[in-house]
Amino acid sequence: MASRTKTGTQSSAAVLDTPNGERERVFDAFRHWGYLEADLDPLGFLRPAPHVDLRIDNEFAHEARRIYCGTIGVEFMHISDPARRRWIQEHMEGPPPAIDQEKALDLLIRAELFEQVLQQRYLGNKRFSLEGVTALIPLMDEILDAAGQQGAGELVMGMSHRGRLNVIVHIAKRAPEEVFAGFEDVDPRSVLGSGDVKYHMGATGEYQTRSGAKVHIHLVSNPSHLEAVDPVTIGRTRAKHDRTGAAGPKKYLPLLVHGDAAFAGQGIVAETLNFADLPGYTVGGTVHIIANNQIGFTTVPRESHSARFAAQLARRQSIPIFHVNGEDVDAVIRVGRIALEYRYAFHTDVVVDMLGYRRHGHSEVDDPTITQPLLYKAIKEHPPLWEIYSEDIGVEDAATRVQAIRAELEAAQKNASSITKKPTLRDLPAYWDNYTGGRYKPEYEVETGLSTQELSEVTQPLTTYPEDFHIHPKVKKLLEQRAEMGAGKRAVDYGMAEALAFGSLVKAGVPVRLSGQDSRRGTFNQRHSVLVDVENEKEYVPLQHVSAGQARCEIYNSTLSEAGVLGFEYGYSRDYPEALVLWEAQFGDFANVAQAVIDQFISAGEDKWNLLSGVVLLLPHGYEGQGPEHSSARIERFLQLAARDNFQICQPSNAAQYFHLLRRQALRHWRKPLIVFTPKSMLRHPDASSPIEDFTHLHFLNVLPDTEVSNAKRILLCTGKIGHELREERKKRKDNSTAIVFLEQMYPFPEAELIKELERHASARDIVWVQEEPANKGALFYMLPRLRNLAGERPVLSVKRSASASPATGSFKAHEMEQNTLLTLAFSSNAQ
Ligand SMILES: Cc1ncc(C[n+]2csc(CCOP(=O)(O)OP(=O)(O)O)c2C)c(N)n1
Ligand SMILES: [Mg+2]
Repeated sequence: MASRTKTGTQSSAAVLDTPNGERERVFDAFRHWGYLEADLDPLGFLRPAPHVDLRIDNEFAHEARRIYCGTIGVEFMHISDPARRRWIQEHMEGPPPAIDQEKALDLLIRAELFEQVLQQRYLGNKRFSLEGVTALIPLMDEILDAAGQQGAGELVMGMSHRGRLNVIVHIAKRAPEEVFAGFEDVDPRSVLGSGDVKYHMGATGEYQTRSGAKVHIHLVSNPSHLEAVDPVTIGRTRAKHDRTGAAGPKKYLPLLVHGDAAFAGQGIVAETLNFADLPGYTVGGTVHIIANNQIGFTTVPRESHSARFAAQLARRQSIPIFHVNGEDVDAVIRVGRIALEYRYAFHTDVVVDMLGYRRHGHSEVDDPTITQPLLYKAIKEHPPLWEIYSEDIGVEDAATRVQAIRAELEAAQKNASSITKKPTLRDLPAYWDNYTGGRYKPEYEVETGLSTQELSEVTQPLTTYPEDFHIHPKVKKLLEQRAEMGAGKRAVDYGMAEALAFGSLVKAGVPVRLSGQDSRRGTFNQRHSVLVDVENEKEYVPLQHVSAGQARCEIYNSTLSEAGVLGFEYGYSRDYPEALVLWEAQFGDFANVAQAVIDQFISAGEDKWNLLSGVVLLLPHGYEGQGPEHSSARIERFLQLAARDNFQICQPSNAAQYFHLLRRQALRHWRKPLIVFTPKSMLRHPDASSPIEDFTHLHFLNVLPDTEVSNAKRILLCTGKIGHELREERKKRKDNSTAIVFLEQMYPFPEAELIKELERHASARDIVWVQEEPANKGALFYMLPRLRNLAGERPVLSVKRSASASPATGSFKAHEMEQNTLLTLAFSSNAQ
């Protein structure tokens, strides 16, 4: 050992002593720090930041400076794998590739003139011009061409407003007429209250590589919320991979185009980068492009990020960052190819940070000279890129080409004004053919129960493991109990109910994917979907051994993220309608970290884009004295978002109901997001466990009737855990005149079922909505008008905690006092 170390030291010293060693030393300094002195800003406002290690003046330094401080600056020496560093080194230090300059010039002219025609014809409309970072088009063109050579069949791409329309025409190759038509007036009645602005709508198209190969382009619909589309795009790509198998990462390439301010500022970018290499989330590398116009609305980089470059967020990862001057078009194209080939060589993310400027205001109706007068004076005097490039490459008839292309685009614009129906720019994949959205119809129902025989067949593989597996004694006991549950010898709890739902679904060919923080075991120690061998930590997943030919079952512990992970799972559900896709919050309280994903995609996606999802949110909810952040999943927020049957909001109050609900979600062909408030203390509570017979019932019940009490004097209506406490209280009071009815589905509102329950207890005088949540939270505001509508003459009262800014008290004692008061009030005539 010792001698080997010594030899190693000697040999490296020997290398350094040779001229070659000196060359390496100088080059290494530039490989490390060259990007700081690179010439990256077309307008020259971003000055080089001299680095002390680069104060070298010899022939090696001149050569290294030319490579590493020119118009490409690459950060890659933080990459831990020497093979990857060497790869980049070779590509940077080798000869530049031949570039199809004619094609690049043509794209640049087209891209700029497209913006100009929009500007002239639709003055006062927002389009978010690409001018200033126009090289995005030849950059993406090169990436696609290179991707086609690598065998890519589809580009799955997320981007925000900047240059989006341009990309739809020049990359997705939609006819310009179709985009122009979006600016023409259409019949507004067709989109009242729904639809979206033109620079958010998704688009699909076909790109053709130089060798004639076709790459399908899928531009994902996105909200204004910058970067929210990132994890959605990655989730969609992953679903496409999973449908395809091992060839997926080669076939489907994800690409994200970011703004500089958004990339640096939005945490969801960090969340998305962070799961890039994790088994549950990887897509074999995403190409990130920052269309870096060095401004965000009116905010300049020195106000926008603490690092020199917006891109440096990505330094956390062992991936390269290529900064490139957006006015050296050949360099941009070269970087595009290197980045793409790197992604295919090493299957990691890669970042291209293309620096330019923004020719106009943030949108075209905004005047940037108010906030950046000097910058915009310089921009005004700066020629368009096609002009610079045509001079660089010695094209003399550029003006003639410009005229021809302008005529072409103007003709397209004229055609567009005669298009009366707004074209859709998007084709849906065939796997959506069997699924439907829109309003609920009873005909969508399917039977969700299983026979006792079927239940026992699923139980067997779920409660057994290989002979040589060293099981944890606690898990062993749990599986023994589950075996008894499945055999009808013990009431079934939630953990087993869920396992039976998942197991029966995968057996029937429905894939199941669940991710969330600590979801493999379960936050409340309830799931145990992955068994861990106590001697060697090998894993065994019973749900993957249910039957031969079963569908995949994947359960992942997620990163500690809500927005990123929920965005991913929503995206996954968008491209896997056949699968049951679930995201679980650690506690429902944390779901609001993902509020933008809930609001912009899950709630509004169908309304805005006519795009469906069956994603399931499991949100642990319930007032159990655990304080303000471990009590409430904010039922009120979801109910407020509910309209036009956009999603389903449920709280199953027992294990069998949970089982039926999950199976209903997967087996119906009505694809709607499902919000489930899930239990915590009730997970193993006998009151919420179910006899095996309840799993043989036909359906999930939207309303659980009270059949114990006949002709009650008072009806308590509630949802979730409080109902069990009310039952307990009723028993204590030996009360036989109060009915307790559980609303298992709050939205769509189960009106017919509720009417039936109110009629069952027709002589009940009082109808009381009882909830644990404070008066300004929970379902109260939603229930009261609806219940009053059904109750007719009968008064509808309510019992709830006092209105409160915080969801719950931090004191367990105070919680207990409050809870007792609720129960007492529910049975007294003091309810209001
Ligand atoms: C999450 C979010 N916050 C704020 C905004 C408002 N907004 C729209 S564009 C913009 C500036 C974006 O700058 P940058 O990311 O650099 O993109 P650029 O417009 O320069 O291409 C802001 C703040 C938004 N759309 N989304
Ligand atoms: Mg910007």
